[in-house]
Amino acid sequence: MAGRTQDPQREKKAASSGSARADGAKTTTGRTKAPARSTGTRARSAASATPATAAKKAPAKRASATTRSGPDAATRVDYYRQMALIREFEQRAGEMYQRAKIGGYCHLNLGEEPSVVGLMTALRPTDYLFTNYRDHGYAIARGMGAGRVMAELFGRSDGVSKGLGGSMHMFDVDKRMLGGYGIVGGQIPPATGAALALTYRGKPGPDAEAVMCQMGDGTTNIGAFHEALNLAAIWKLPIVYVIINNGLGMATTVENASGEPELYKRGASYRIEGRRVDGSDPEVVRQAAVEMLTAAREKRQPGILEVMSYRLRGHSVVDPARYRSKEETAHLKDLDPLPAYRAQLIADGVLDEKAAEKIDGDAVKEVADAIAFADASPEPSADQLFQFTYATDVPNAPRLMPGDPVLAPGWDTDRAQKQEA
Ligand SMILES: Cc1ncc(C[n+]2csc(CCOP(=O)(O)OP(=O)(O)O)c2C)c(N)n1
Ligand SMILES: [Mg+2]
Repeated sequence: MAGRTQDPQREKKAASSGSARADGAKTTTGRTKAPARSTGTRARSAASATPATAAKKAPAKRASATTRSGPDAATRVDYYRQMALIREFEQRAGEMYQRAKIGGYCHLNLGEEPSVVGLMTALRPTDYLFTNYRDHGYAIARGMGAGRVMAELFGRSDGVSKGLGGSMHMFDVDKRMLGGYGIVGGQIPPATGAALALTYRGKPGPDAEAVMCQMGDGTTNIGAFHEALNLAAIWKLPIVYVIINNGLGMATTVENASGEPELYKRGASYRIEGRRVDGSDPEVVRQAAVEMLTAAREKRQPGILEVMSYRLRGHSVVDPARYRSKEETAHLKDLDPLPAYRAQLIADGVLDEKAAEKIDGDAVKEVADAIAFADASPEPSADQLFQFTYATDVPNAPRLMPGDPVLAPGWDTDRAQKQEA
C-alpha cells in the first residue's frame, strides 16, 4: 500500500468540475477557478462549462436567497438539517464503536455529508439504490430512520437488516435501498442487473425508474466496474454510477492507483458520459445527479458521476490515518464542508445562528434517541441466524452453525451398511 504524500495538485483537481462527452471526446477539463471553500466562495455547478465560459461564470460569492436560482430557502435549510444529522450520527457511531457497542467493521461518511445529501435528494422513492459499505448516511437520508440504522450497527433485531448485517449491510426493500456491500465493487453487478430488470419492467420516460450505484474511487479499478459499464452501454441501461472520489482507497491515493485519475473519464471507452462535480455542496451534487438520472430514465442513457469529496477521518473507525501528514490533516479540517455550508446559508440570509443552533441541537437529540432505541432493542436469537439468508425458502439450504460438522457423525458407516445390505 503506497503511503500518502501531500499533493497540492489534488486540491485543485478535487475542486474542479468537468464532463466527458459520450463519444469519449474531452469537452471540459475543469474550471479555471477552483471553488475556495475556506473563503466561502463555492461553485454552483460547472459540470458542463467550457474553460472559456467557466471563468466568466464563476460566481465571486453566491447570490442572495432572493436573487439566486436553485432550491428555495426551506429546501436548503433541510439539506443542512440532513447533513447535520448524518454528521452527529457518524460522530456518535464512532464513539459507540470505541465503547464496544458496535463490533466488526464501521466506515463513516464524515466529510461526505454534502455528497450523500445531494445524491439522496436527487433520487426518487421509486428509484433503486446500491452503495458500498460506507452507507450509514445514505440509509438515513433515504429515510430508513436513525434509530433503525443505529440498531443495525448495534447488531440488534430492530436494525434495518434485523441486526444480522451490521454497518456495511444497510438494506430496505420498501425504501429501495438494496445494500450496503462489504465486498469492494460487490454492488456493481447486482445494480447493473437491477437496471436491466427495469428495462423489462417498463418503458423509458419521465416517470420511469432508475438505479443509482454508488462506489468509491478505489472501486473503479476492479474488473466488474468495466464489465458493467460495457453492458450498461450496449444494453442502454437506466443507471448512474456514482463515484465518491475521496482521494483514497484505504491509504492508497487515486493518483497512485489509477492510470486515469480523472475517474469521470473512465466511461469514455464505453461511450458513457461522465461528469465531475464538487462534493462539498449538496446543491451542486443534487443538480448533476438529477440531470444524469433524468437522462437515465428518459433516454436510457447510463452515466458516471464523479463527486469530489473529503474523508475527514481514517478509512474505518480503527484507522488513525497516520499516512496523512499533520499539515494535510489540518488542511482537511479547514475544508470541512459542514460548517462551510452552514456559514453559506447564514451569509445568504436563509438561516440565522439561532436557527442553525436549533438544527444542531435537534440532531444531537435525534441521535441520542437513536442510541437509546438501539440499546433497548433485543439481540437477534440464534434460531433466526439462517432465516433471512435468501429472499425465499431454499430447499436443503444448509443451516449449520459455525463449527458444526458438515455431515452428521456416522454418515460414512451408515452408507457402508446400506451398501452391504
Ligand atoms: C474485493 C475486495 N478487496 C479488498 C477489500 C478491502 N477493502 C475494503 S475498502 C477498500 C478500499 C476501497 O476504497 P474506495 O473504493 O475508494 O472506497 P472508500 O473506502 O474510499 O469509500 C479495500 C481495498 C474488500 N473489502 N473487497
Ligand atoms: Mg475512496
